[in-house]
Amino acid sequence: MTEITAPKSSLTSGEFTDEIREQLKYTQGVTPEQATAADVYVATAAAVRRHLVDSWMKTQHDMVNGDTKAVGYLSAEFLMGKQLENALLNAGLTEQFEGAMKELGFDTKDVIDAEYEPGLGNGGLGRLAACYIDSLASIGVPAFGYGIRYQYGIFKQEFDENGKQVETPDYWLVNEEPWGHVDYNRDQRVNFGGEVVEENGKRVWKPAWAVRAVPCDYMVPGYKSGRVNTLRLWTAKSYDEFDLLTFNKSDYLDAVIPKVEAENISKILYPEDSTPQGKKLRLEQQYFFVSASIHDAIRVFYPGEKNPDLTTLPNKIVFQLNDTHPVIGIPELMRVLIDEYGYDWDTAWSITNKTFNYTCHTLLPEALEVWPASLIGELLPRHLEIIKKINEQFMAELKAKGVADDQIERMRIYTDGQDASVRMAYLATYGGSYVNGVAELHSELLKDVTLKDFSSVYPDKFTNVTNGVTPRRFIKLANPRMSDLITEGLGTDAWLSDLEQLKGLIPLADDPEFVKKFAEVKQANKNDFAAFAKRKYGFDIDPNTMFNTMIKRLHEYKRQALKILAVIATYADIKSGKVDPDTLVPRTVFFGAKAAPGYYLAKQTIQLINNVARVINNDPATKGKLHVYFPWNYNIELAQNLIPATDLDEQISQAGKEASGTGNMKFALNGALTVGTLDGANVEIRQRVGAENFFLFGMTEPEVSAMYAKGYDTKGLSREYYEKDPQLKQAIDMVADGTFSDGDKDTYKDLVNDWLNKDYFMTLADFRAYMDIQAEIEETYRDPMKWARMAVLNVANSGYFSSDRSIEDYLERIWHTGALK
Ligand code: BZD
Repeated sequence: MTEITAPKSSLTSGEFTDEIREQLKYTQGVTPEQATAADVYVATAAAVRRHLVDSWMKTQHDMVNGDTKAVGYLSAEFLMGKQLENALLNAGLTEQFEGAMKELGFDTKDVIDAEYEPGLGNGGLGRLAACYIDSLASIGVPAFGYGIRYQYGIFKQEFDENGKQVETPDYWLVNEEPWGHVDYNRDQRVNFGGEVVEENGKRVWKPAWAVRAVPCDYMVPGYKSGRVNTLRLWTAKSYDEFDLLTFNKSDYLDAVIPKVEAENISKILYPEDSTPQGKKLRLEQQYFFVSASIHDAIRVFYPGEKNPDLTTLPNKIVFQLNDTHPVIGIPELMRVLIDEYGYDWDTAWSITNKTFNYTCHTLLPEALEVWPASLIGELLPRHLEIIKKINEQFMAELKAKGVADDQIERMRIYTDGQDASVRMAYLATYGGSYVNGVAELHSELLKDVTLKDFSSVYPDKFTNVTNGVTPRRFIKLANPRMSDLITEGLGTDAWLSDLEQLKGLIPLADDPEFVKKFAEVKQANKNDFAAFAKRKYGFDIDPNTMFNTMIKRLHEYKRQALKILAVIATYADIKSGKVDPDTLVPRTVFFGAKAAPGYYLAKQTIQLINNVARVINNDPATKGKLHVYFPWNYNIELAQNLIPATDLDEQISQAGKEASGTGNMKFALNGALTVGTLDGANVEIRQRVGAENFFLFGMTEPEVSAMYAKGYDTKGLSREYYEKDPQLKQAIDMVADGTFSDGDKDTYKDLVNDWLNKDYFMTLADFRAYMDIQAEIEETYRDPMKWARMAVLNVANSGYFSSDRSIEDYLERIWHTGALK
């Protein structure tokens, strides 16, 4: 065996330069003189990987040979963002890189910019997975991220001349992708279809087709931990034998069809972030990556063993199910244990139960996946049998516990009858050890509403882990000026791996010198963003205005509509002379949001925002006072640029709908103040930063529930708010009368109709409270030192929202493991 060496601790810039030169020569085949920034990017990435290999191997060796249980984070999405800068930071190579670029005559920015951002996720859930694997490695916990290497990530968003969203494919693999290592020798076979037959008293699955799952490995270096974990993303390939079979029977072109179909499985990320469509391909994707991952884990932890003792599996790895997408893993592990390794049902169940846990990321009932049993039966007949048996066992268990019949009926995992279906959230809750929500309020509502029947029978399964974000990417890399100021203020940079140390900034909030410097950092970030936006989007932004930002997926419950109605209302007041524009705090409002391609009202909202921006930005009456910009194709890069430049962050979802939010944490940690409702993690942010440093408005969750009980959405109660509030009425009338559609009254009629007749998310009911809080916001902003002091206190008190802390909570409450020794 090769000697496993400790990670090389020091590499000079000269050595790193030589390494890059070598890569340029032997992998790129260019001289440094011929090289472009893109060549240097690829060569640098290869050099970083090379530098990490020893630590990566050592981490794997220690994981397999030690007795520290590993974490397998099963997620259909990992929204990683660009890798180079982050890998350099975590590997401790930032300075060497800067030195090397100087020596080679390249601008570091050009080289970093040459990377194409991988968009293998929709939003919060995918980005959370990326933050968690960063934290796992940084804490030194052995872990695998398991997912899919989609060929097409989340679509690229453009706007047409009418302001409508246009989706174009995101072929992120156009150029060389230097981070992933495709490992054809660690492939897995994933079967589909066919039937189950009885053979020698056993149920035997005879699949009809199979795809080859080929892993592509990404190194995940921890920050200063010397540990490097693995993100293993699977690609679907076809098996040649299938092609040949068809080829012999028919002709060549027909023979290619199965190959194309097999490879379709990892072709594209579904761009829906909340409404599962029950599509066959989606279930294929889910089973594909989960089956490959489970087999891979057994291969890794029982190397070369023909008859491994899998009763020890729960001591080797614990699988975290990131939402319901990987829940088919539960019947899959049962099948593997029983059919492939010959365990009896009860032993298999005990292993499975101990191995899985489930994180729920939503409260919207329509977001919980329910699969038609017929579809599962068609693709995975053996799994359907197992699911039915799990359901039977479950119902018997409930009966034995004395649970009432009607409750048992409600709790069915498998619903009988004509439209029989399988409820994945219920399967996950019963099949695993723990269920967690992603913020305190969310976990409470999960227990008390969404999964109430389950928590009444299994109260000990339920726990909370409030989300977090990685301070490495979202503070250090995104906001280097503020990071330097924090380090100066605290006299150490140890806060980057122990974010609670930010508390040391609290006394500095009363040091005018420090607060002034903090305000200067924000201003410099705003200037930078204005330049970035000019370069990238052609916007002319005045950095001496308040930067007010709302960036997140476009969804009705998040209420971008509330924000744009407020903008329209202010605009209307200026136009009608009701408000003297000189009395307003000059403001630039930013939106960033993608809408699911089939989500009609969300797409109308995008169109409206774009047209409000067009009208307002071209109206001399509001010049210098109110502007709206909607940079298209919101992604991690835009987030990293805009968050540090933001003064005021919008977290205005209807209370009880946003499970947690993680943007809210990034903003608070970058010294933006929040205007928000008591929803998701806003509640905890406000608790920590102090009510006096947070702009709260709007109905609470119980008030929202009471409104539904009154029939708000079913009896058209929103219209009363419209009739009673002239400012609201005027704003909606302007949308309806064609002010933002060149006089056309039809453009937004469905949106307007919805507001006036349904308004499920109670935008109109919260409008007045939202307008009122703006007055307070403006008054505060007029006192720059006061605002900056509040911002400092937001930063100082938000250390809790580090994903390192979230991971510590998972370790303690759910995974019961820790760092490698
Ligand atoms: O997960 C989000 C929630 O809406 C946020 O409140 C929360 O902060 C984050 C992280 O916990 N949920 C998603 O992002 N969900 C999806 O992206 C998604 C994707 C595919 C299918 C269903 C949901």
